[in-house]
Amino acid sequence: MLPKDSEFDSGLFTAACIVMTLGFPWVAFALAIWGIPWMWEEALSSYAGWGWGELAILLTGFALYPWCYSTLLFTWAIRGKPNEARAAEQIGGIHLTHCGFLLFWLCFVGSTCYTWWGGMFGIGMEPEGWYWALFIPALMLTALALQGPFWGLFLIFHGTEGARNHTTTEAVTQPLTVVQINCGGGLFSEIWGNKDLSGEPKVSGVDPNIEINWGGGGPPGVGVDQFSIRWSGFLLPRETGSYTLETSNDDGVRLWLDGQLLIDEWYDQVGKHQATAELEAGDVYDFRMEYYENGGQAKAKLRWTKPDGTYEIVPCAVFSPTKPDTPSTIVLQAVKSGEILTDRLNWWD
Ligand SMILES: [Ca+2]
Repeated sequence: MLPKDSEFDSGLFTAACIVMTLGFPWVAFALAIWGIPWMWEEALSSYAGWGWGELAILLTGFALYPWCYSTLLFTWAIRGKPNEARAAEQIGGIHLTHCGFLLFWLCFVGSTCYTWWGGMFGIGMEPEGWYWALFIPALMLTALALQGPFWGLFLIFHGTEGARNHTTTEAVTQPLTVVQINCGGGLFSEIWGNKDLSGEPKVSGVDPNIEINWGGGGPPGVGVDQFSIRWSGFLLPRETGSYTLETSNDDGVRLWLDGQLLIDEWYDQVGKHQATAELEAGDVYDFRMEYYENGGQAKAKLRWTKPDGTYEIVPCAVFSPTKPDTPSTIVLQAVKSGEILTDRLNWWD
C-alpha cells in the first residue's frame, strides 16, 4: 500500500492516541502491584512464596507495551509508514524486546535464577557445591533473555537490508516492453545511489509517468535515502496553449523543457513548484526532470494544468522516451470543386 500523499496520517495518529490512553490503567496497575512492599520480597528473595512474585511479574511485565506500541504509531503518523516488511519488523521488534525483558525479569531478577546466582556466590545458599551445577543453565537462560531486547531493538531501529529495500508498491522502473504495451510512451529513468546523479546509474528503465511516493522507502536497488533520478525523453502536447507544469517533490527537483531550465529547486524540502510554458500541439519538446532524496520521506510527481483547465498527472501518452521518427503532423490538401481543402493529420489520430 502506498502511503498517502500528505505527510501526516491522522488515522494512525488517532490509533496511537487510543493505544496510549489504553496503556494508562495497565501502568497504574503495575505501579500499584509493585507499591506493595512485600511483593518485592516475594518476587526477589522468598523462594517459598515465589509464585506470587512471578505472577505479579507476568501481569505487569507488559505494562509499557501499549506505550511503546503507540510511540511506534506516532512515528508512523508523523514520518510516514514504512513499507510492509519494515512495519512488520518494527512490530516484531516491540514484541521481542518486551518478551526478552519479561523473561529476563522472570528468570534473573525473579526468584528462579536469582537464587541460582545467589547460590553461585554463596549468598545464603547451602550447600554451595550443588548450585555450581545450576550456574551454566542460569547463565544461558539469562543470555537468552537478553537476546530479546538486543534483537528487538535492532529490528525497531535498524532492521534488515532486505526489508528496507522491499517494495510491494508498483515498480518504480518498469521494463521497457511492459510500458510500451501499456501506454506506448513514458520516459527513460535512471536512478543513482547518491544525491547528485554522479557516476553510473544503478538502475535504469522506463517509467510511464512521474508519480511516485516512496513514503519512508525508496526505489529498489538504491536504499531509502540519498538517491537521485533523471527522467528524460520527449513531451508531445496535443493541444496548443498555455500549460502550467507542477512538481510535487521531497526533496530537490529541476525541470528542463527544450534545454531551458524552468524549475530549479535543488535543496532539501517538501515542496510544490510551478512553471508555465506555451506549447504547440504536434511539436516535440525535449524533456528532462531531475530529482534527489536526502532523507526521511521521498516523493516525486509531475502534474500539469492544460489549456482547457484539466489538472492531472502528466500522462504517459504525451511522453516518449525516444524522439518520434515520423513527422508529428502531416498537412493534407485536396482540391475539390476549385476549393483547396486543408486538414492536419496528427500522429496520435
Ligand atoms: Ca526527503
